[in-house]
Amino acid sequence: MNVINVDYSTKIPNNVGLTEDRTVLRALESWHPGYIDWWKTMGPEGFQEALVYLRTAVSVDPKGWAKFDYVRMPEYRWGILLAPAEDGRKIPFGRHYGEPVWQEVPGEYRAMLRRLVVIQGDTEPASVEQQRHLGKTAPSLYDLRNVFQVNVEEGRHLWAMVYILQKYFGRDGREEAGELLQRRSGSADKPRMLGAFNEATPDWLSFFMFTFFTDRDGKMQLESLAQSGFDPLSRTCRFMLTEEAHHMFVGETGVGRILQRTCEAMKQAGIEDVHAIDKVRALGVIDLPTMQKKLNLHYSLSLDLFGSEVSTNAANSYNAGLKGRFQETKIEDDHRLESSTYPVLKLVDGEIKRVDEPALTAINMRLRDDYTADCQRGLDRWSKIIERTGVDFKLKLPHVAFNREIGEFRDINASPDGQLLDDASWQREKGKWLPSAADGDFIASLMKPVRDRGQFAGWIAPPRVGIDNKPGDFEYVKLAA
Ligand code: BYC
Repeated sequence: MNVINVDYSTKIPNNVGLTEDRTVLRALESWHPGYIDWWKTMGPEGFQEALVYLRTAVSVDPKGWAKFDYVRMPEYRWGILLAPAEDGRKIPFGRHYGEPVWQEVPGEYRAMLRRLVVIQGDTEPASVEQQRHLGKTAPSLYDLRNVFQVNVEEGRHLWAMVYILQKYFGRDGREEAGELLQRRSGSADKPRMLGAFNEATPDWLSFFMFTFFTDRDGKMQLESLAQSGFDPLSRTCRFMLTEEAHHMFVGETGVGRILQRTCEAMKQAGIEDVHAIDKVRALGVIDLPTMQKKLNLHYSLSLDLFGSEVSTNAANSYNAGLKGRFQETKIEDDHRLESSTYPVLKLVDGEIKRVDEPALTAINMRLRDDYTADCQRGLDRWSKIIERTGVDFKLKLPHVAFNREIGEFRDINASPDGQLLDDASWQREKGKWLPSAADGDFIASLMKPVRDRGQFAGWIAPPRVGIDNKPGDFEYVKLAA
């Protein structure tokens, strides 16, 4: 593979030859100050002067692409990085299957492509906004550094989409790039575009669940866009996926460390009954039923991000060759989906049933199924952590009809087992399945910052290894005096 090193001599680091591309360089340079303003006002609150041990991408070689150093976040070198072009790449699906990939936007698909890029771009700053207050209550310097790493990389992912908009979409693209800095997560007048990105991330458990479940939607969506016949989008998404892996690691290990700590504390105190919530909470750890409720919430919110199970939008972008399936090139079929079907869960005569739908319109459902399987593998790893401590409890993904706002099940109520419920029963029971205000208050009561090197809050176990193999007492963040 041709490894391209990143040019850091320019104001905007890049491996796309920006110095020779004066128009795009000028557009990006005039967008830059607005971005920095946004970062300073909407990025991590109270830590803009801190020195953070961050990785910065220096090449797009999967084996050695990052270097670690102390950086003040507003001085982070956000840049434009595309994975290397693949010689002779062909469009891997849709009606243009087998044709050479596009290096320019095909006119007939311009609006569709722009919408996909804008939606992807919108989620990136949204997550930074959602997480901006977390620094104040970080359970350790290690975790503090991790949230900041996630944040600067989401910032870079915004750059990635803004580059596509400004290079390939002219004036419209510049306007969209400006709008991306105007919308705000949770705002009443200018909210972010997708539901889960307007929800609060009130505490560190929510952050870990978000990076496990919602960043995993990010992975699935980026994987599908990485298949795109529009090659610059494919290349940018391929590199974003390299960064995304760390975000999911932060989520999975974060939840895993909480589970570990809770189970150890229960064992030490001789508590066998996982439902003895008050007794467990009195130990200063988060009880397992509350962990399950948080999981139910974040999984169901993230399922909504896949859109409707049956979607003509999804069929159109597949047909057009813009957004493919997860691991499209590894699937053995015609890659056109002209006559095949896919089983979709639907509400039929008041019952949830599997119905065969044309595979083309069921693209969202298929991606969501791939997502569920990926989530389940993570849950199995969490369950092993619990099992190893000897505590008898298994975490479960709720049914896909549970707590939905988008798609087939948005107008019904279902329990985590998939039983349909009337409104009154749902209102009565939902506190058993979703975090209540009291659960939130308890979790909030644990959120006290720990800032001494090598120390961790009592509700979370230390990680097994440090970032960049650093020792346990490494000063991941040097707080400003
Ligand atoms: N909230 O045919 P439909 C990430 C709208 S996360 C609000 O059902 P479609 C990250 C939809 O826009 C990945 N609205 O669905 C993670 C449409 O509206 P219009 C982000 C929604 O279009 C963590 C209408 O409903 N990337 O990267 O097939 C941290 C009917 O749409 C929602 C992408 O999502 C919702 N949840 O699929 C940081 C990839 N769902 O146009 C980052 C790009 C649907 O009729 N986006 N609607 O007004 C897409 O591929 C698709 O647009 C969607 C929706 C999968 C989002």
